[in-house]
Amino acid sequence: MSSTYMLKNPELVHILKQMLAAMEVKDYNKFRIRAYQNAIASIESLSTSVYTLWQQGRLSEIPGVGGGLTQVFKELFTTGEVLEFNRLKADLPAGMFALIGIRGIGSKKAFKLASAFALDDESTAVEEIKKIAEAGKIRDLPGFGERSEAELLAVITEMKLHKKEKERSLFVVAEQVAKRLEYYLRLCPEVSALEFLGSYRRREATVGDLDIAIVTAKPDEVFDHFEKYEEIEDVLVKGEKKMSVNLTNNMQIDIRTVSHEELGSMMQYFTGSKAHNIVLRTHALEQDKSLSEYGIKHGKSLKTFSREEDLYSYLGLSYIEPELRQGKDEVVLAQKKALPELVNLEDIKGELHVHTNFSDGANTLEEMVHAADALGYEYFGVADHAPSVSNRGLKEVMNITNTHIKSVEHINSSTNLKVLLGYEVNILANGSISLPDESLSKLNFAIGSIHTAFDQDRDTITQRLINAIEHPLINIIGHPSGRLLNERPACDVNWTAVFKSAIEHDKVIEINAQPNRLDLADDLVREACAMGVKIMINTDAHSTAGLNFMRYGVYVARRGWCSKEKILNTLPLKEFLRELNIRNI
Ligand code: DGT
Ligand code: CA
Ligand code: CA
Ligand code: ZN
Repeated sequence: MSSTYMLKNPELVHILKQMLAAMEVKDYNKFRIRAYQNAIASIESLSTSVYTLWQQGRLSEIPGVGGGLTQVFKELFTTGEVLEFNRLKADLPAGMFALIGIRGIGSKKAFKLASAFALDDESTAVEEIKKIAEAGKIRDLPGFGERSEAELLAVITEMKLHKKEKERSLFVVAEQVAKRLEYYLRLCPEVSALEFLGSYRRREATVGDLDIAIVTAKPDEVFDHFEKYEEIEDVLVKGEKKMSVNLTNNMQIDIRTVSHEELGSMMQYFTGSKAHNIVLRTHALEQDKSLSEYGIKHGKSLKTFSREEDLYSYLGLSYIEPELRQGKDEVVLAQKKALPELVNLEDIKGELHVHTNFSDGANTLEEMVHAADALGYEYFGVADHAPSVSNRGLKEVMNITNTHIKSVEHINSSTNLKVLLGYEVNILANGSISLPDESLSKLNFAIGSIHTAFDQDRDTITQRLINAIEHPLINIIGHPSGRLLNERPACDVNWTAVFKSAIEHDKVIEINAQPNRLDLADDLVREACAMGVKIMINTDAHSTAGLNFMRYGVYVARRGWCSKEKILNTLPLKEFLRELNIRNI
């Protein structure tokens, strides 16, 4: 086999961005430029490796990647470079590529700056341009001025503050910070409206910083109030309309003030994602409209929007839910009014994956059932870790199982909701299941999960999951990728093969709503759903309070483009039992 260059997606995006910049400086055809923009946006939000897709001949599955780009990828993966790009950049100053990373600096400005000051070293260009700005030498360049010089300096300084690489916060942590802060900010009488934007509003699994828009007539007073917030560690920026701080927990907060008339535009712009904004801006340009955080320019007039709905509608689009703003095909589908109506928490009628004090849970079966009843559920399955046959012997395990079944029967005689009994069983490293069929067959259902040997190679772990799917007594695959956010990466799995097998054997894939799992991840949920895989959301609760994690799972489903119909536990009891192949009923 000839050797190839296995570029990771971020490396690939880095190269594509440089090619894009070079093409922009050289005034390439706008369609070609757009093709690169679209490809970059879709690769940035892709969880599968482009290299792998290329190896499998599946590049065309990436939205926005057409024939020309396929050739470029082939050249990159086989030679490690692109001849055309080498030619293109030969007479460009290398420093320009570093400057493009600065907000407000597009390729042409970067080219002007790097040329004017002979910035030929990418690794020092930002540092250099900062010194040049400090020395007041940029204001005299044609197309620049005192104001843009000051802005450039501010942005670079802010960039440096960001550079202290921070861990992203779990959504649930960001949410707690957001709730406390919102309560405090609303104490200020000058705050007339407040909206959280950015990745938090898009309900991403993890959040970098919190972005807030505040409608007020008196930004000064709002900022003075904010500055007294007890969780602030230091103030990064306190400007006329923008204030950024770091909290003691190291999370950054960006607040922007806005008038009521411009709230819709601002919300749209700072909700992002960046990839979505790029696609939306391109769509607007096709109608000769140009989009900014202040509104939409059409000819000479600037149209402002107090509501986001009106902004999307002005562009001929149906409203796009924040969760869908991923820079994929949402704008195309919004144009055709073909976006899915997303599942809501209220649609959920029960779940099947919770633990009690039978294994590692904190509450009794009765307490868990009572809490589920209070949520208005129609059905509720407990799935404790199965008792171990190697520790106890099969006979004792069978006795335990029988007693367990009796206690569930007892509870069912005195409650409205249908209680189901299952076990969560381990998918062992060799793909076998930790509990013998004698026990499994007595239960209503079983969840197979991986709890060990997460770092097996791709083929092994894929086959391991498929073995579990093929097992006739397994109904659901629990937390399928094994990821723990900020702790353990997802297993390296051939998901397409796993999804195919799940469809073939009529098995269910779980969205695990534990805030540090959120597993299956949203982009894979979309892929699974599109193929027709059955999906359900479970909390994996280990206490009554844990049942409330359901909404985090719903967010994942929404980011996975799921309508209610795609999620099994929105079904009424009878259909649910049938679709899950629940036994012994
Ligand atoms: P995060 O904070 O890393 O979890 O992710 P976001 O999406 O909240 O990103 P953030 O806080 O940097 O910016 C919030 C939104 O503002 C972002 O989603 C889109 C918009 N935005 C910020 N900078 C740019 C930019 O340079 N270009 C474009 N098109 N949009 C931007
Ligand atoms: Ca943010
Ligand atoms: Ca931000
Ligand atoms: Zn588990």
